[in-house]
Amino acid sequence: MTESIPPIATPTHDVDGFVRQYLRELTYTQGTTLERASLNDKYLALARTVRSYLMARWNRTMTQQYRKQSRSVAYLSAEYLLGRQLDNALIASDLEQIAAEGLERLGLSLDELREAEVEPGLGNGGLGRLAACFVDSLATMDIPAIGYGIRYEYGIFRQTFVDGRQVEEPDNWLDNGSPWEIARPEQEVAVGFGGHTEKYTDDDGVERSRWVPGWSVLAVPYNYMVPGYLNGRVNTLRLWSARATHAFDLKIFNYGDYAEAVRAQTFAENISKVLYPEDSTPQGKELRLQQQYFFVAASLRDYIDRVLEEGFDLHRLPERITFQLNDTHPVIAVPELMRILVDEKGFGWDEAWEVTRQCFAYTCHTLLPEALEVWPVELVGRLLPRHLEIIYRINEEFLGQVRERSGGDEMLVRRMSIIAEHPERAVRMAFLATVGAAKVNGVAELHSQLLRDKVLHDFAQLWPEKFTNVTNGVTPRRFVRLANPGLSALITEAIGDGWVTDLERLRELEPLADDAEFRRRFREVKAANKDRLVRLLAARDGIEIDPSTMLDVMVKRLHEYKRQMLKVLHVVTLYDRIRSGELDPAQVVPRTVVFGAKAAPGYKMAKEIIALINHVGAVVNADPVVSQVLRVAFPANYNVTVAETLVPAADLSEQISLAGKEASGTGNMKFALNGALTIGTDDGANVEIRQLVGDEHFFLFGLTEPEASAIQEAGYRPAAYYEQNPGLRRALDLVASGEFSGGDRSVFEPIVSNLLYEDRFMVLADYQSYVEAQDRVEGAYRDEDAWSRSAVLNVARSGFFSSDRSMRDYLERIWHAEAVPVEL
Ligand code: 26W
Repeated sequence: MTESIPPIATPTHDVDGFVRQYLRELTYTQGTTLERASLNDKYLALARTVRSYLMARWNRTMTQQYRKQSRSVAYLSAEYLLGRQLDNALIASDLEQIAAEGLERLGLSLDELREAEVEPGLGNGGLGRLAACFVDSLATMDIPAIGYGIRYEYGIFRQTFVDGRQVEEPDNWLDNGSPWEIARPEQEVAVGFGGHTEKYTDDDGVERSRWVPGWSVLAVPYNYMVPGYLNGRVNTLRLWSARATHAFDLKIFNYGDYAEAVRAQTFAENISKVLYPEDSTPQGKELRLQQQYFFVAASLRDYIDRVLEEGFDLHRLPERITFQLNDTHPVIAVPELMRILVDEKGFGWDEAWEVTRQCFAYTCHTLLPEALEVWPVELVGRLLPRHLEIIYRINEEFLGQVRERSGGDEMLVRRMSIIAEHPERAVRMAFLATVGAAKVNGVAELHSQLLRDKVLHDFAQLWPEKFTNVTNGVTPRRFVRLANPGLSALITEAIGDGWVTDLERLRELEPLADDAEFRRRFREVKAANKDRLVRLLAARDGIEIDPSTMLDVMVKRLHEYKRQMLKVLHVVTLYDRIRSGELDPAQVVPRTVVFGAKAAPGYKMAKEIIALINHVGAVVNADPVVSQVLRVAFPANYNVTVAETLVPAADLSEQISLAGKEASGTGNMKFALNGALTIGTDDGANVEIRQLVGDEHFFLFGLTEPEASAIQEAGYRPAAYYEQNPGLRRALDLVASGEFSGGDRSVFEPIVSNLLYEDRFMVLADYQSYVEAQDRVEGAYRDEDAWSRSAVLNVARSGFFSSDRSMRDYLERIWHAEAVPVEL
């Protein structure tokens, strides 16, 4: 029977084939015609056309992955900040040219249609974007891997400004349809919550425990394609969506309470409704713990069922898989796997622990104590009673080991306990992760060192070999090849196109830094990128910027430790120096300072700083003299899509966190790879960037981590810097005077007094050093040729920061998996 059915071919890889498939999608899937189609119809048809080219590869990848049973990696992350999918799919399948021509033949424009895509913003910032870069690299490097996460119905909020203040709006990213996902409702799994635990004696007379959940939800998987770059592999990102269990509402429904049934359904479906927009202080909200357990339980069940279908022996699970924990958000997976093995599969505790410990690895992404997740015991016990018992037992056995090794050092035992006693009894998730994982890594050399020396010091003493570093990276496909087509073409012309998957080859550009013609063309590319940014900001935000000025860019989440405040004080200082006549505008290098930042909606100080930036910007931009040489632009709703235009246009990259606070940073890498020079502190991956590009091509300033710590220990008094530094005093006085708040001194008073009397992140201590570094930037920028030489060298020497290299490090140090090319 099936023999008579001809194989269904992928559309041919040419303009004819593309056009035919496009019209098929428009007509038969979208149900419209070229004449009637809306912009969204046309975009959806395009997305589905591109998808159809990848579909056979996706199926092939999955079939071969099951058949070969190779060692693989499951990345568990509560966030994936993917960015737009269409462009990436086009380059991965080598369809860019064909699509552009095909659409043109139909009277359509690829550039116009790609703008119709709303990016899936399923992440807050660095950690979510890193996960997206990692799954791209895994696919491109042919690693059998799967990403697991949550399909939030609302991603990171849309930011608007009203009177310069942030206002949040819901991100309805699914409203116009989502052509990049495929729902698999038949593969749904049930996830339990609440209820109680009971002890019972099994048929062999063994005492066991089991969990009787009080309620449950269904987790429905949605698969996303993760196409490798031109290698025929398409990996899977599996995001879970919550649905009410049918049994649950039907029971109530049958009692005749329809409204209650619907309410119960909404309650269950709330779990995957919205991404928590906090990236600094965990709110300890019940719904967030529900989200974490929801996606982790579904993912483990999904993976384990699959290997069990093969008849696989779970005792050997560590031979097959590493579950990589992206920060502590998925750490509840550790007790969950224990529960599955002990309660459901009949393992003894010790053998279950041996398997569990070897299956997990934990990546820490922060150094701020307040960002470390801690869940009240009361909450964990109510939501996951069996898991709490398991956590207690893990802790008991672990502390026994600590006692034994330390000769009963009870101070140490208390410090290392997974359960904190104050201010309330709570589970320290970072400790649970460290105990439950075979490997723990930081995300840059300095960060990993500080983890060992400070945050997890006791654990590093106990298990030195458990700790390692993997410096972050970014995908060169999205952040160079896609975002910067001009630079990509220039590089490819010079050294061939191998750099896209082997970024260290950018080294071959080094000699060209001394080639005047190459530098000229490099500047041409930068100028064209600036023009592109000018058009974007004009159309999107009604912001006018002058592309002939130096573009000084600070884009990242708004957080006090990142010190947007320091950048504002520099702007205020320039404004003040020009207004007072200290600086002759004719002598100033004209610059445009661009900010992009979202603040967590509950983070008051961060929102005040956003208002300050906007108000300072308004005054600076309206000043007839100052605005000749200094302008501030703060486009609202910074996201991955904006980054793709902004980063390639930048001249100067601001990476100015207080040393010892930024775990790594990844924006810093994107800018360097696109030929911006960095002004930065000795923090996170800045340290490694500076080592690689060379001191002469990097503007270093500020305290080092040991210096900052020493000052803090001796008692930091920010007001002393204010008193002793006239420039700083004038800048702060100006903010306090109401200059930027229509004369109202009360508006920014909280910011000023915080800086003077607390200044946790030492803005005032680093002010002078920062302003001097900015003066050096000016001097350097005046020498156009020397600047572009440095810029080219930044590109040539940043190949290390490819996320492909990060993957190689994880493979070697943690995962011990290998590439398995997909056979065509
Ligand atoms: C609400 C709890 C919470 C706390 C911290 C949610 C999310 C976080 C993240 C750890 C914040 C984050 O994105 N960290 C960043 O991770 C990047 C990738 O490793 C690093 O480059 C950044 O330095 C780090 O701040």
